[in-house]
Amino acid sequence: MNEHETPVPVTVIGLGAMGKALAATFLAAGHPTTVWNRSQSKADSLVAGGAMRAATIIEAVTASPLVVACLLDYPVLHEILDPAGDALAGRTLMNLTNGTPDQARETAVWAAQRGAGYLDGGIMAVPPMIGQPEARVLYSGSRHVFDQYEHTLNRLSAAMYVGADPGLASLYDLALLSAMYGQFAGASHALALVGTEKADLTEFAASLLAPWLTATTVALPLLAQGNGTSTQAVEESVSPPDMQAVAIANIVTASNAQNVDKALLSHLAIPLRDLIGQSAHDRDLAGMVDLIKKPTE
Ligand code: FVH
Repeated sequence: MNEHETPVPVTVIGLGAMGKALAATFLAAGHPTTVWNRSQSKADSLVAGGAMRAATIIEAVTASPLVVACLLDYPVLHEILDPAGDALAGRTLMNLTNGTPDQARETAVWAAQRGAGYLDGGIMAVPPMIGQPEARVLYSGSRHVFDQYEHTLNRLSAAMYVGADPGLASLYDLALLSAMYGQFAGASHALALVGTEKADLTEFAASLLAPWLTATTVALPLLAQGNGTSTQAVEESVSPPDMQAVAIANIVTASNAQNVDKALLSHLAIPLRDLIGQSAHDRDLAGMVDLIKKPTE
């Protein structure tokens, strides 16, 4: 079937907030869409819109050449798909369930043993963004499978292939999420601190916090450059770790004084302290990237 001419039939397994958005987007783009979910009522609105409800997981898997799974986690994925594994033969499993790189690699092997193609995906979007240009989904695994279904995958988002190792999409996904959670942690601490005084938090967030976070992204290329270059001389730092350590200590002291829990930020003091006195101590926060990597055995 030429996926550019005839919309490929798709099965979506898992109709939580994200799975529903995926299925609705395929449906709106004209793909014959079969859906399955543990709690069947979550399929009702999709079925009313033209989706086919699979009564069993085997029926769901055999309905389409492309089977998209979007479930809570990998144990749930296997609980659901293991009994239907043989039905996957000759089909492609596109797994958009959040997990670790090792879980993705193991599931790629599991799929191959059942004669199925496999792509692992990391969704960098929230459900309302699916089908919109700003959504992005990262894929890894078989390049051939990605090329075969790229047009269909682009229905959901800008599809981005990141490599043949099935664990890469998950690694990138978790890395990007770790950056997001770090940013949320810092922003939460900032709002809690300012919120201890009579301040307009909405105004603070809009006029100071958001522009500040945007402005600080200029440092990201510097962090990336420092990564892996610890033996090289790097230009003189404009924000040396000694200075940063004082700022973190002051944040901790002020937080204690304002009755704000320091847990979200105080952990930064340890690697910063370790950074001071290292031979690469003039390399700014970039040194932290190397510092937290544990040596491989
Ligand atoms: N929602 C989001 O913002 C994020 C955006 C980035 C990607 N994530 C990942 O997408 C996966 C699914 O997330 P979700 O938002 O759809 O999650 P829920 O709404 O909680 O739906 C969970 C689905 O998993 C089913 N499920 C859970 N436990 C079981 C079980 N023991 N047996 C069978 N199915 C199970 C659940 O079914 P039900 O509760 O409706 O019957 C939903 O279909 C996830 O990996 C995110 O990290 C979303």
